[in-house]
Amino acid sequence: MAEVKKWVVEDINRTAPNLAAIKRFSTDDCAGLRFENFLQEYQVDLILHAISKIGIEYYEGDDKAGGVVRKGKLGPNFFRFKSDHSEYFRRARIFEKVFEERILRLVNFFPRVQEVASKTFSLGHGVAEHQDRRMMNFTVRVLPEAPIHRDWMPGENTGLSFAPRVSEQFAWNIYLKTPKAGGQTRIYKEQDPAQAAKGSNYIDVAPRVGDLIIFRSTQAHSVLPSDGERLTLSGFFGITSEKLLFWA
Ligand SMILES: O=C(O)CCC(=O)C(=O)O
Repeated sequence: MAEVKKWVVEDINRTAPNLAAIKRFSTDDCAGLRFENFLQEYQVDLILHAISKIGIEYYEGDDKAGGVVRKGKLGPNFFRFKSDHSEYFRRARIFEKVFEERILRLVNFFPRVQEVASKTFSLGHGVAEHQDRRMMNFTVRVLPEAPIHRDWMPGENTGLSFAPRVSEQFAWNIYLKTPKAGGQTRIYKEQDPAQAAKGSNYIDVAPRVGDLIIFRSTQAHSVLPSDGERLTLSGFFGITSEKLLFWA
């Protein structure tokens, strides 16, 4: 009889990490991992202060479910500029420097996200490149809600040279500001968003300041409506035969 996947998001505690749960996630046997207090309160405060000084850009963007939503971002994400690669890379060079000097110099969290992912999958890591140009490593995002969708870059016809090498894709999010209510990330057991919408098993993860959540972005997922601001550090990574590749 086939094993039934345990559809839970496992909590991973920094001092005593649940290695069995990490192993289960790496072999696609649970919905996600939540690294509790990945950032400490003072680190979140430092990052929030830096972000408030840089200023969030708001725009109307595609919600991957046929709608348009108001999004807040700092740093380009590829999906927004999928039809204008040069604008994406132009902005990437600007924000790479801004992030390095104004956020990572204070709290160098990104290499830690890469290390956690590397340990989980026993693979090295790097930032993805397209024609010798580095992709953005992460973005800062205000996302009050998101309809059911999935993120699978190799299927999006992007023309990115590394895309065909990606065999699995993951989303990672660190919560910096959480709403008074709502804003849970709902991860469905189903991959197809239309099937998920008809009714499928799911798990809700309530956002908590400082936590890092990692899940397979190819599972249908959504963000439930938030009452209040919901701000994250976010990105994707993919598995290739040599290493994990990160991009946003
Ligand atoms: O912000 C989140 O919790 C998840 C957002 C999302 O849809 C994603 O990362 O693909």
